Order: sequence, then C-alpha cells, then structure tokens
Amino acid sequence: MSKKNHRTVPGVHPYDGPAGGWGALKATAIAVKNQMDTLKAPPTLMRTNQPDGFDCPGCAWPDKDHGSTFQFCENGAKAVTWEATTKRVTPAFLAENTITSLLQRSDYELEGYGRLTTPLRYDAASDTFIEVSWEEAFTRIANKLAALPPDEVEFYTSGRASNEAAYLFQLFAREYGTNNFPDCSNMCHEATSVGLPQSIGIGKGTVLLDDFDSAELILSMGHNPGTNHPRMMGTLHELARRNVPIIVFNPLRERALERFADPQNVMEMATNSSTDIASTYYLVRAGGDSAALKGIAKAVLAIEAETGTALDHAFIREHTEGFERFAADIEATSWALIEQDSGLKQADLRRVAEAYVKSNATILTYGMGITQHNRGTDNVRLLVNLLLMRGNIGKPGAGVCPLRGHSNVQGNRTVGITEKPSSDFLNKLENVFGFTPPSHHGHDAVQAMKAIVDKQSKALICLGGNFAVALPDSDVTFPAMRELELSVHIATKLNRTHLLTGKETLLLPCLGRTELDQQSGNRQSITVEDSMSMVHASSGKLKPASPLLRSEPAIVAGMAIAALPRTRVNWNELIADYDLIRDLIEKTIPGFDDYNARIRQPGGFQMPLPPRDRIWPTPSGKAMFSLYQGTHEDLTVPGDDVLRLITLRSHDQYNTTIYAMDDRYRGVFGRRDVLFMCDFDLERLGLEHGDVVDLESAVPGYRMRLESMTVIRYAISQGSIGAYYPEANVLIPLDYIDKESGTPSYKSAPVRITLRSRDVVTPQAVESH
Ligand SMILES: Nc1nc2c(c(=O)[nH]1)N[C@H]1C(S)=C(S)[C@@H](COP(=O)(O)OP(=O)(O)OC[C@H]3O[C@@H](n4cnc5c(=O)[nH]c(N)nc54)[C@H](O)[C@@H]3O)O[C@H]1N2
Ligand SMILES: Nc1nc2c(c(=O)[nH]1)N[C@H]1C(S)=C(S)[C@@H](COP(=O)(O)OP(=O)(O)OC[C@H]3O[C@@H](n4cnc5c(=O)[nH]c(N)nc54)[C@H](O)[C@@H]3O)O[C@H]1N2
Ligand SMILES: [Mo]
Repeated sequence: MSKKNHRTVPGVHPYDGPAGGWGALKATAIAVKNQMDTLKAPPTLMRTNQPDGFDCPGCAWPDKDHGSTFQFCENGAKAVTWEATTKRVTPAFLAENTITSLLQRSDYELEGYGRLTTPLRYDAASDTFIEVSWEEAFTRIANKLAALPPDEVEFYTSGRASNEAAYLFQLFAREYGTNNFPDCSNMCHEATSVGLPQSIGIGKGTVLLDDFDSAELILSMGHNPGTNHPRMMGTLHELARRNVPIIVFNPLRERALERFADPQNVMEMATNSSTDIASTYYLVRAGGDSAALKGIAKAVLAIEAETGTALDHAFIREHTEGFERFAADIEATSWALIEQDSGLKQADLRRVAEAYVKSNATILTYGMGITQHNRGTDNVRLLVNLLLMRGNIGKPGAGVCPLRGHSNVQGNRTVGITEKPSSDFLNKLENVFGFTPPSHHGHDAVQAMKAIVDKQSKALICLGGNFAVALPDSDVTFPAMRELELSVHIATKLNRTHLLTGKETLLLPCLGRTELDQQSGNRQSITVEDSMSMVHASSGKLKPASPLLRSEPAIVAGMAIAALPRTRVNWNELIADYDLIRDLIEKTIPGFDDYNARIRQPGGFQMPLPPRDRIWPTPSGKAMFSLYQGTHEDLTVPGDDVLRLITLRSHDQYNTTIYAMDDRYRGVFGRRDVLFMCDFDLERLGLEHGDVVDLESAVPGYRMRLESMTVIRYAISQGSIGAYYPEANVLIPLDYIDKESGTPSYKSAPVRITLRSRDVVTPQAVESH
C-alpha cells in the first residue's frame, strides 16, 4: 500500500474492538438519553418481547422461549427509544416551516423532530401542513377515491404493520376494487417469496430457532446481523463457542461476523474479551455468490466422485426432481469462470465443500446480499440446490434461513398483502364478505412507482414506510409524486415521502407498538409473525404520544367507512375488538385455526411449514433442483472502470430512518458521505484514501450522478464498492431489477467514478460530533 493512503480523514478511523460489548451498552445509553425520559426508559425497554409486552419494532429475529429472558439488543433499544421519544411535531411547528423549507432538511433531521400528533392536510396556499379533524381527513380521501378508477390507486404497506392492520388494509383495497399492493417486501425478500416456492413449495424459511442448537455448520451469505439482526448474534455466539464452523460470504468485512462480545455474557463483559464468530470469511465479489455456490456444488460433486459419500442419494431420489440436469450444468461450468466471477479461489471453495460434506446438518442463512441483485430469485433457488444435495431440508439442525426485514413483513404477506392473490383466497373473501374482489393482478412496488411516473396511477395510500425514498431513482420519482391527485400516509414520524405532496395530501398519525391501544375501554393486542413463522401477540402500555392518535386498524377502518358507502364489512365492530378481525383472518386464510386461543398461549404458535416434514407443496410434489445459467448476473456493462456499487445500512440506521450519523463497526463517525473501496481498486484507479469523487451510473442510457463522496479505504472485495442507502438511490435506475421478482438490484449497481478533488472534506456533522 502506498504511504499516501495513510492520510487522516475526519470521522474515519478503524474500529479495533469486537462488536457488541461495552460499546453497545454505551450506545444504548446515548439513544435513551437523546430520545426518552430516562426514568421511563428502563421499564419500557424491559417490556420488549415480553409475554405481556410489545414485539420489538426492530427486526424479525425470533425470541428464545419468547420472553423468559430479556435479550439485550442495542439496535432494538434504538428502535424502541426512537418511537417512544418525548419529541413532538406540533401544528405550531408545521405552521412555521413550509414544505419547501422542510425538503431542505436531511432525513435524519426530519424524523428527529419527533412524533406526529394530529391529522394534517397539505395547504398549497401556505405551503404547509395544517391540522384537520379525522372526519374531514376521511371525507377528503373518500371524495378523491370516489372520482378515480380503483386500479389507478396504489395501496402501499411497510412491514411494520400488524397482521390486523394489514388484513383490514387489503380488505379495504379489495372491496374498493384493486389488487395494487406494492409493499416493502418487493424491495427486500421478494426473491425469496418467488424463488423458494419454486424450489420447496413455500416462500418462507424452514428452520426454527431450536435448529441452531443441533446445527453442525452455518453458511452465512449476504447479511450483517451485528447491525440488522442483533439478537441473532446471541445465537451465532453460542454456536461459535460450541466450535460449530460459521463460514461467511460477504464482500465487506463486517466486524460482528468476525468478533463479538455478548453483552449478556458476564465473563466477556467483565474481562473485556470476545468470541471469534466466523471460522472462515470469504470476501466474495458483489453479485459473485452464484459463482461461489456453483463452485461449492462442483467441489461437492468432485468429492462424491472420489468417495461416493458426499450426496444424500436417498433424499435426492425420494424427494427431489431435476438433479441430473443440475449436476450436468455444474460439471460443465469451468473453474476459470467460477474463480473470475466469485473472486474466490478453487482451493477455498473446495475447503467449503469439505466442511459442508462433513456436516450432518447445515443451515444456510442469507439476506439482502443475495436477494437485491438482478438475478436474486435465481440466487435463492441456487442456494436451495446446494442444501438439497445433502438433504439439508426437513431434518433437525438444517435448512434455509432467510433473514427477514421489517418485524412483520412476513406476516403482512401471510394475511393477504400481495398483488397476485390466489383464487382460493379470493373465493374465501367473497364467501365470507359477500363482495367480489378483483382477480386480475395488481402492481408491486416498482410497477406502482412506474405507474405513478407514467401518470397511470393517480393516488397512493401508504400504511407506514417511506415509499419514494426507499425506491431507486429519486431524480425521476420525486417530481412524479408531486403530480398525484391524492397521497395519504399513516405514519408515526415525518419523512421525505410525506413532503412530496400532491394535489391532496393527508398525514394521519398513528399509535406505535409501544403504546397503549384502547378500543371501547379495552386494551387491544395485535399480532405479528417473525422470521421463523411464529405468530404471537404484542401490546404496548405507554401513554400515546398524543390523545389524537388512532391505531392503524382504526385509521384503515375510518377510510373504508368514508370511501365505501355500501361496504359489506362491519368496520366499527371490528375496531371495537381486534379478536373479531382475527376471527375473519382465521376464516379466510389457512394456518390460523384457533387464532385467538393460540395467541393467548405463551410464545404464540407456528404457521405451517410443510417442508420441515419433507412435504413439498410444489406442482410436482417434490423439491426442485433448478438451473442457474452461467456464473454471474447479467453483466450488461463491461469495462475495467465499471465498479459494482453495494448500497447498505449503517449501524445507526433503520432503513430510511437515520438514528445518528455513526457506523461504529465500520469505523465511520459523524458522516454518511463515504464510499468504501479496497486498496487494490484505489491504486488501480489512481485514487487516494480521502479523495472526493463523483459517481455516475454505467447502465447504458442513464446519466444518473451522485457527487462529492469521500472515498475511504476498506476491506471490501475487488471491483465492489459500498455506499449508504438511501443517499445512493439516485444511482439506481428504477427498472434495474430482478426480472423474476421485481426486486431492485440495490446491491450491484454498475457505476463509474471520477476524481473531483484531492482536498480532504470535513462535513458539518463531524465537527459537531
Ligand atoms: N438496525 C437495523 N435493523 C434492520 C434494518 C435496518 O436498517 N437497521 N433493516 C431491516 C430490513 S427491512 C432488512 S431487509 C434487514 C436487512 O439486513 P441485511 O440483509 O443484513 O441488509 P444490508 O445492511 O443491506 O446488508 C447486507 C449485507 O450483505 C452484504 N452484501 C452486499 N452485496 C453482497 C453480495 O453480492 N453478496 C454477499 N454475499 N453479500 C453482499 C453487505 O456487505 C452487507 O453486509 O434488516 C432489518 N433490520
Ligand atoms: N438502495 C437501497 N434501497 C433500499 C434498500 C437497500 O438495501 N438499498 N433496502 C430496501 C428494503 S430491504 C426495504 S424493507 C425498504 C424499506 O422501505 P420502507 O418500509 O418504506 O421504509 P422505512 O424506512 O422502514 O419507513 C420508515 C417510516 O415508517 C414510519 N413508521 C415507523 N414506525 C411506524 C409504525 O409503527 N406505523 C406506521 N404506520 N408507520 C411507521 C415512519 O414515518 C418512518 O419515517 O427499503 C428498500 N430500499
Ligand atoms: Mo427489508
């Protein structure tokens, strides 16, 4: 490395400690201090994931024995304190700040103003949000909806919504007349929802938490649990201490996957020690997992040829189809291509195969590094192939484990948020409610935004989330949002999508998970489904942030009553007692038998997972090996100067919500304008650590740019660079997607880089930090 790459860059210094540990406790204390009344915080945090408490709004990782111990989690604490903040957005504040001025503020500042307190509408004359009554808000929405064809309205769901809210939302939209259900899952695990059913018959993971107790090997691909599924670190920590190999494939070195000090572990905390997590860490190229997976499979076939013991022949014979074709393709794939596209060596992949063959029970965990690619669905099927080779589905300690995103994104899907509903579900809705729901398919997230850009869709109703900021291509999408006839947002906090006001825009403030939801004098609970298909109840106790807040189910019902004068649903009755909503879910969706009784059992209940019993609900009744043509995603953009941009989350962020400006484990403090690049690429491109660069999309026909990023040296694979989402979304074309699932390729956008300035930049946040 040249000397110049040692210069000091403000806010950038290597983090040498393990993940977790005292740093995590300190960060929690800061989150509490900045957001909450320090006296109220401890009891609130202690109710996270407890039997009588609320489900953590952070991630969807399940809880061991749901609630017997308090599992400490720094980022869970941030999610809770962020919602339970004492800060408020009042009508007076909004009167003083025009939308135009608010649009100048950062995402961090916008949410940082605190909780929304009153229903609001956009007033074009003053360019501000002004207070309205709930009744006026609902009437305005109803008037607009009455004038639009239903298929010109989009109903967006962000995965924090409860089963009850999401079910009512889909009921409202379908009775109104559309299947336009863009949802956050379309940007997230859609490749899982599309790929897994083709392979194993259902679109969900097959492992339960207990399986980790008997697993003999973990293959971890494309996820960053130290930040995004922190409670999973407890599980990985236990495995590592049992000497279970954890083999990681990730283009970036993520500290938590290397070393972790468990804040629950008294010894580690007292002695400042930690545990190594990954037994081996491979810096695969962005988008190189398919080549790596094919390489491992190829080596497994080679070991089979040598020993005859690498494959589970009985399983393949009895339970699968397509093995011969798959094996022939793997044999025909050259090591040269595998090495080139994965960035990994044959000998290394052979070692992974040896560990895999040795293990009697393997779990493969994966996240956005697998799904957010233009062959994401293909990736998902390919990783299942590897598991099927050794019968690693449907036995203890083995299986496929997608790490879900939002805490109830999986549940939203289960209760009917889908643009492609099954005829069975639609028939049940018709039988139970007596209206005929539309059967033609609706829009997913990218299609919905495209329809808005093309002025085909005229209204957008959002149950949470930050739709426009989460999607790619903001230069095109933001102006289009402002042309909408109607936009409605059910939300807890202000964000940029709310500010992209249309002709009529309403902001409807709702209760959060931590808050008491009282209807007709009774405390209500909602239900959620975690990453491992466990459904359980959640109910908050905090006094609502404002007396005017309503629950999400109540707001959906309010809109439906106003907009559907001839509705067949007794909305008022459902809102008075959420048990009645659950009764309807039970009547229309399989797997919810005795719903109300079973959520009253500690820990809730598990949704059906037939592949656990080696029952494959595929058309053939077998698990399917599938083909992955070639060794890489469609690299339509050749050229040595083209780099693959990974857009990812910092440690202090929850999707588009920025809690603070640090990314502790990656050694970035007080700034987000950085670009991670390896030494090799810095040298190759003639750049220095700390240089200021401009990025331009290398997708033909696009001139999208992101300017003034500070490039910093980081352990990341060659040819891959990293930047934070959502800032980098301006570099991803809206139709740069996985064609099968519609998921944007957020993890491999082709870009070129040019030097802008050699001067080291100190952003404001660093100084004030
Ligand atoms: N605190 C916190 N928790 C969260 C969230 C949050 O933003 N903050 N978001 C929630 C949501 S909605 C989701 S979907 C999950 C997201 O959780 P993750 O799936 O962990 O998502 P990302 O942070 O986007 O990062 C993915 C990881 O994949 C790696 N990666 C990128 N490209 C590739 C590739 O081509 N191959 C491989 N093998 N790896 C790659 C990146 O280096 C990074 O470590 O977390 C959920 N939990
Ligand atoms: N470049 C790039 N883009 C990405 C990704 C990426 O990795 N890279 N990841 C994608 C992924 S995986 C996802 S899931 C999407 C996320 O997309 P979204 O789910 O749409 O976005 P969030 O940032 O989670 O939404 C935050 C907003 O939700 C609202 N909110 C918070 N809590 C509640 C609540 O309890 N109720 C209601 N009604 N509202 C609430 C607040 O107003 C807050 O501003 O982004 C996607 N976009
Ligand atoms: Mo997600």
